This record gives sequence, C-alpha cells and structure tokens, in this order.
Amino acid sequence: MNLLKLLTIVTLTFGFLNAEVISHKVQKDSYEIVLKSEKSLVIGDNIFFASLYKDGVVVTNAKVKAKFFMPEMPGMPYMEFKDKAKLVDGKYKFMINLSMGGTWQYHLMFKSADGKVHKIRSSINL
Ligand SMILES: [Cu+2]
Repeated sequence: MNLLKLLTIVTLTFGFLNAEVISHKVQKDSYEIVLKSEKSLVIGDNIFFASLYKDGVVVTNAKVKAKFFMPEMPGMPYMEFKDKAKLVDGKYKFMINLSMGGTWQYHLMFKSADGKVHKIRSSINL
C-alpha cells in the first residue's frame, strides 16, 4: 500500500469518527428552536429536523426555510444550499447538501402564524 492510499484511508476514517450529530438550541423572539441533524454530518445530503416551541408548547403552523452557505475562499466560489422544510411528526424536516468540509454558516427562517419572520444565524463544522 502506498503512502497516499494510507493517508487517504486515515483521513476518511478520522473524518468519519470526527463527524458529529448537530444539536443546536437557540432562543429567538420568545421562541425556542432546536436544530438537529438526523445523523452525523457528511459531505453530501444531510437531513435536519427543527423543532419550534413558544412558551414550552410545540408550534406546528410556521413556515420554515433553511439556507446553508460558505463564503468565497481562495480557489473556491461562494456556495449555498436552500430548502423549505416539511412538517413531519411535529418537526420541520429539510435536506441540505453540504458539498465540502469546513465551516458552513446557516440561516434558519421561520414565519409564524402572525406573519412575522424570524431569523436565526449560526454555523456548523463539517
Ligand atoms: Cu469552502
């Protein structure tokens, strides 16, 4: 086995072990939002679930959208991926394709029944 192959395997293994399930809890405008990834994050398609609460009660009548993006870097253009969430078992489910490792910024936007739009900004590491 040559060194390059070995390095590739070590890198992939480390990457796999190092990947995390995301669980972010954020307070915003008297709402609480819990964002979780279904599995450890991977390069490629990732399923996320956002749970929304107001005064401890689950909110299921909001419209939720997500945008994940990575700013332009040397040798890499700006990247983004958006999805509109679907309500599944009381949680807002969406899919995001993370096309490379690194830090991804995300915006989670939800429109509550009163028509107000709320935006959460955070980031994940892959
Ligand atoms: Cu990048």
